[in-house]
Amino acid sequence: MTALGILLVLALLLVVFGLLFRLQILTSIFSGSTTREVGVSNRVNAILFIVFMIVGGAAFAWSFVDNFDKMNPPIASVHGHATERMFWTTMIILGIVFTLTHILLFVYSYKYQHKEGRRAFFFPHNNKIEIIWTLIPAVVMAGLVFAGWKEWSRITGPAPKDAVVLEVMGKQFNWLVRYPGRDQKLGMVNYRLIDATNEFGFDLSDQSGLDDFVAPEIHVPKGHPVLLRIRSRDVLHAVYMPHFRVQMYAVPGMPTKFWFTPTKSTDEMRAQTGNPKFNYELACNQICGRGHFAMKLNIVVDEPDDYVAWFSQQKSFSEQNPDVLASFKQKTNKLASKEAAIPAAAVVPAAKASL
Ligand SMILES: [Cu+2]
Repeated sequence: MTALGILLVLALLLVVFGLLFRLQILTSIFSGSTTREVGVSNRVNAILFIVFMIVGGAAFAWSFVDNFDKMNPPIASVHGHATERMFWTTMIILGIVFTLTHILLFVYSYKYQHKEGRRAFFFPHNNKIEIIWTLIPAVVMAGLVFAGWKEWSRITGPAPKDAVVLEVMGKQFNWLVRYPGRDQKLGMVNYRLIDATNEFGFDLSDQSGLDDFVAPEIHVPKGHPVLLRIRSRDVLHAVYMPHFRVQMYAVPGMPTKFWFTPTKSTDEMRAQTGNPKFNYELACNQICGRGHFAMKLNIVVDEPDDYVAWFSQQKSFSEQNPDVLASFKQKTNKLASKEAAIPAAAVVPAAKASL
């Protein structure tokens, strides 16, 4: 609160100074003398460039250092270390270029401020300089892009065959989680079947969906590859798991995926961070509407044995919703009886004709 007050006072002071300055220039114009006052305005602007560089640079450095831990939660996945290395390599190279160019920008603005009688040096063309400042950024950029592309193709390559599969579906405004059950196959879904009970749109006429279960939070085993199948039910969302360095869009009508291997269980992370309430989280990282801020889901990384115990305790969606299952059985029966009503003879000649 105090900090906000100080900021407000500073902002108001700046406005007051700005207005006084304008007033001074206007009075000098009306009183007939302009050149001297323009000189003053130039000098003030030149000094402000330097002030901005020092104050702005210090504020930027302070906010970066102050929030460093929030931006860099401890890594808890195998590929996380590689992406982290890549990120910091890029950040350091760009940081050096950014700092140097901005110091030049502000210092030159000060140094080459308008002075009576000084003429600018006219510098039309220089091939050597053109080549240097085109070639160096091009080579550095190509190196960064190539390294990034190689790492990205490795991370987004096919998941190992024994990966634990689960589906995460984003909707306004929460995440739904579905596991494939013991057969390790996610059953068919159909958006037309979505209602208040059947939030996923389970099509229970598909046998492989009968043992699928939904869960209020994500559980994954430590040290085992996990394949996330990602969907969206309405608008663009993004699956963001900061500790695992996982981020992938959830796009309506276009399933996406991401696989990763968690390396630290929730308990281990609680011990490491010294926070007994620590929980991994999945947050939506794409502003998706009014309730976007509330799209948070807990992730629990279990020891493999605990994961198996949790998995075996889960009840399938069809078991928990016998009414939904019954409605599918009715439909299937109706379909079967309709088919039975068609004389076999009518089907067989058509099949023969097509052979
Ligand atoms: Cu969202």
